[in-house]
Amino acid sequence: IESSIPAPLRDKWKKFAATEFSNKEEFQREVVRHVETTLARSLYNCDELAAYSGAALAMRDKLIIDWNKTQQAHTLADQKRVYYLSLEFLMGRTLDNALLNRDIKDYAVEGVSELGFRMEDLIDQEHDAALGNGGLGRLAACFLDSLASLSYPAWGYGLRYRYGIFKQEIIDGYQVEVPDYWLDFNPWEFPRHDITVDIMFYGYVRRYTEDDGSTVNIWEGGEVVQALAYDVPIPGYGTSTTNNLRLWSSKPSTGEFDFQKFNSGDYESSVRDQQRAETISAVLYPNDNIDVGKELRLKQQYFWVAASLYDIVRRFKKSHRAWTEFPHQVAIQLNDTHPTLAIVELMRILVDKEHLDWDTAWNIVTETFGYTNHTVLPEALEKWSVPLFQNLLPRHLQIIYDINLFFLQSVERRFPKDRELLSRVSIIEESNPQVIRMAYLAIIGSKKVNGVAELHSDLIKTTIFKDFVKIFGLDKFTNVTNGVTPRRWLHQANPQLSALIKEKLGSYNFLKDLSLLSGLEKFADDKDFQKEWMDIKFRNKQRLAKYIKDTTGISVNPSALFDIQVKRIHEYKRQQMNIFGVISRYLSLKAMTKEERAKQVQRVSIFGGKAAPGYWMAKTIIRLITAVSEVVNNDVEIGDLLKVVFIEDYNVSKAEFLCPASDLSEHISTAGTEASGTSNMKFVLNGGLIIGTCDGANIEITREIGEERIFLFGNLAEDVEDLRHAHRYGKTPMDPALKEVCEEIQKGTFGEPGVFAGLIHALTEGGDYYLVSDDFASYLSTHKLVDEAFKDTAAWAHNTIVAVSRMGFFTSDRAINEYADEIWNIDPVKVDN
Ligand code: Z15
Repeated sequence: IESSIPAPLRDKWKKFAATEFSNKEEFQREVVRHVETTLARSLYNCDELAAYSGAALAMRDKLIIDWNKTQQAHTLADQKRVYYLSLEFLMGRTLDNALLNRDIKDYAVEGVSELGFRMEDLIDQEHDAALGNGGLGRLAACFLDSLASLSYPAWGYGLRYRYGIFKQEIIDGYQVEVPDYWLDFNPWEFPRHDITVDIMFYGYVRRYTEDDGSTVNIWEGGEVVQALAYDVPIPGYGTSTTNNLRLWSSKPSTGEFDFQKFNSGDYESSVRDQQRAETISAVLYPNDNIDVGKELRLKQQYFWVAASLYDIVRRFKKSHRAWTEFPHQVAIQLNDTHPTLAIVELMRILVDKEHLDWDTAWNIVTETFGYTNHTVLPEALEKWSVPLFQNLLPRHLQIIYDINLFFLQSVERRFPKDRELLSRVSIIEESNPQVIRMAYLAIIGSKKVNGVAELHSDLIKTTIFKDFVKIFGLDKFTNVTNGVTPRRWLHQANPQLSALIKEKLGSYNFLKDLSLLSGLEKFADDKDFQKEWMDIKFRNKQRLAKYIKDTTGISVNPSALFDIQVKRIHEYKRQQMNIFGVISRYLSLKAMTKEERAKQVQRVSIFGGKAAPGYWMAKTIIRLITAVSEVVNNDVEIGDLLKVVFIEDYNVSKAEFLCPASDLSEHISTAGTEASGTSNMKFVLNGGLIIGTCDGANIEITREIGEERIFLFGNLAEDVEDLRHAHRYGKTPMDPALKEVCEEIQKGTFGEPGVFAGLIHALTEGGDYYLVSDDFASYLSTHKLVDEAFKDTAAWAHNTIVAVSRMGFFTSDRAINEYADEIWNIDPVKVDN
């Protein structure tokens, strides 16, 4: 308010207000202006990167005008907002997405073409914004797209890592990690030099008694780091709503530069202190579904949470409402336990700074937060060592102890004398050292807890969180099945398919209401339509074949069945089972006569995905894939019958051309381990079929599209425990086909067998925790069914069309509407054009 222009001058101001380009010529003018002024280049000196930059800057200007309008409309509407706290936002590229969401791609393509460039080439210049590991971070990005497209007043809060997920190179068959420095030129962010927050670490708690006898706790004496806001505009599709993603960057606090040290000549140590501050937001931790418990990670979490809450509270305070109104104005969603400290920090703000009494504060907090759980894997559940935590955040530890005390007292009252229960649900685990169970804190401090697919939400209620269901009742626990944005994952990734669907349905309305895809089903047997449909698939496969040739030198036949598994490499996702299956297929082909071979379906097995740098088994799996590809691809007897490809550096922009090019994709996690999966949805939406286990969202996909259109195999989640038990007692002989595969590896067919000993050991002495042997026979026989099905092109076309027509449920718009109605209680805000 203080910084606004006085009312009498506003007409003048509005007369000069920035305007958006809205046709080809205006767009071109902006591109050239940016190339010539912002970039100081000219028509004699404009390469593709400069042209991309000019186009991106022009687009950015357009977005920021809409962004301003949106923020003003949201302030005026004064409605409840949702804040999505996520340590990861795996955004990928922006230019193409922004052009399509704003529906100006057609004239932009023409515009740059008249200036001498091909839009695809410019789009290809952009660096992915890769501030995430995998599914969890990409889900956050899809949710931002849906929140804006549905006009919800929503903000994302995250960290502005200087280095995103590492780039993967494959050198001599091994993964090598290369730093991803992506900020050289990033036109999509706006530094807000006026929006900073000082964040403290370490220090001590001083307790004193006020005149009225009340006790006050002051956390002080720690080191201070400054959080600086960077804003990223998020354009919705078919609306001018442009929401904000605020990313915090760390830097030395302005008060912090130690002039004492500087003047006394200790310049170096003074610089070191500064660098330490910058370290906080320097790098994304590259682990997916695994908790490592490093102090710097806890620092990142607190830094980000404290800056975000300060910002949220500041915005709330502007409206001069009573504190009890807070949950009516603010919903905060915790994307996994990573931001759980927000619960504690809000308590600290309300009790220590705003002097609310504990119960009032706790009521506000527990009405404000929602917690999404994304995994049941024990190794992924966050636990912080108490001594480490105590040192870094001493006041927060006290607050956690108090939350725990009051919680356990209430449990004790309801379930007297159940000591076992108390120790099971305590936030503090009595291990050595003691650890804080962040998921328990998140549950206790939230109004709602949700899983991300039906099976997963059932599992958390009956296994890892069952005691909390007993304590809080079933209503606190709910399911919101994940979804993906059809704008990026259909319209942008597969423009030809999107255009064909539009032609049939009459409009692009399906991109806003994906259930309209059902209108395709009546064309499923239309021969002309099937042909157009399969031709698009073929062209997408040709494009991938060319990419494979250009990047790996491997020639693949685009008519072969493309079988793709791309996702983070993890034992539970079982890429090892896939490659064992490939070896088994190779051995069968080798054993065949020429005549038999000629009858086989040609296949290309495509893998991609990063292994966490410290995850040795995952790296060994990559090594086996590359070793098998060396042998198989160079076997002249095999030729086009089988090719094996590892795509280097799988990321969002690679997913965009891989998803449209698959005939079959693999989602083959051990039942009960993959919370949802989201690439399964992307592949089916692009006209591919799935081979998969009864796990995560595969189950709901099956229910929607019909079991005739999915290749399910393997044991069920309910049987996993018994099967593991049987392995531990040596009661499970290895599957014979798998045994053959192991023997072939041990013979040295794929190089020095010692390299793969860990993988074999996991199946034998290791007790086959992921049940590869138990599922192997069913996996192989199901692949045989795939081969048979693929031979019948008309039936295949029919099935993929029907499957797509029934995928409406898996849009992230549906997921976001469920969150909005069931968890956040928020309504859209209309933003005028
Ligand atoms: C992650 O990517 C997922 C869960 C996690 O706990 C972490 Cl730390 C990272 C994934 C799940 O593995 C996947 O099944 C799910 O679809 C995705 O989150 C989004 O919910």
